[in-house]
Amino acid sequence: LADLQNRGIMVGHQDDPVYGTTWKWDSGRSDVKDVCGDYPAVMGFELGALELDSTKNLDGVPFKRIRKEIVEQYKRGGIITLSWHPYNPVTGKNAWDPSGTPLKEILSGGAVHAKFESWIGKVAAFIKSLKTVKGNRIPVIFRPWHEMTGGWFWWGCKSCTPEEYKSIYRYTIDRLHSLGVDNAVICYSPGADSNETAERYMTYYPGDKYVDMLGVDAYQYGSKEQYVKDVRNELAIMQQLSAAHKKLYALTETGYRNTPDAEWFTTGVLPAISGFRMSYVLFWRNAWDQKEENFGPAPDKSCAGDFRKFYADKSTLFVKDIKGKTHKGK
Ligand code: BMA
Repeated sequence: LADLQNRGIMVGHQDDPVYGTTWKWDSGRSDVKDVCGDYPAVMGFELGALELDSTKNLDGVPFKRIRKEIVEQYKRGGIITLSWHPYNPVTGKNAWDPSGTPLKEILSGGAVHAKFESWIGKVAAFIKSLKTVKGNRIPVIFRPWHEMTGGWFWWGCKSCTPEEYKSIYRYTIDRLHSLGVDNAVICYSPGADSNETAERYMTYYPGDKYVDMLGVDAYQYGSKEQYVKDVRNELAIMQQLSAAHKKLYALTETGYRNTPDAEWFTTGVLPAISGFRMSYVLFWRNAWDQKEENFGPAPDKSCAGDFRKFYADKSTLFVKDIKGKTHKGK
């Protein structure tokens, strides 16, 4: 990953090979590939509901399928990242239930702690189960407890103190390691803020020992100018911090809901990321189940032509650009 940062910025897409704007569950298909002829360099997959022993994640994607696609992406020479929106362990509602003080309850021991511990065990088992045909573990970028600077998740700023957050983060990583996970690159990933500073960015940082990559989730909500300005500010801060802390950095989630700007990729995203020696930029999912959850390119979206220009730009890397640079196919 460190070497790849010198070659360009990898382009990623969440749930890329499992469903798209107009299709679901087809095999070998990808909205990104259907637009530009190549798979994204980075594919993101979601673990939410794994902790409940569900066979499908919270978006209806079978974990068996996710495992298969991770192996496929690895075989192509691509990179994999995992997000996790676990259910609230206290209320049993989903990740978007910030009620109460769940982290305090986990930390104070008892039944909630035991449940939480078992959940980390399930994630560990899943990550360890990602193997090549020869039985070697496939490396993945794991991005737990993301967007904690927002108040919408049960691990977010409304539901815990920074110290409680750091304790949970450290516990998670220590536990994964003690359970034998050795194939996870750990990414710390707050939500963006228009007034971002290095200090604010580091409020929940659990420490260098626990993190390999710095990330930020930044979407366009207002004007394109504001988006470009905000993302450049975030990346400049991460660039500095990554040098000081010897970490990688990435734009871990981005998008402009339904991409209403037909030239967004070259006039929004490119100006936002250009010049930064960073790992990747990942567009969030083109959901099959929610029309408004659509952030990547697709053949029938007006931004398709512009995405081909984005693809052709020498700074963006897709899977063919990194093949042979990541591993030797063990
Ligand atoms: C969110 C949304 C949700 C989804 C979740 C996990 O940002 O896209 O619809 O369930 O990610 O993929």
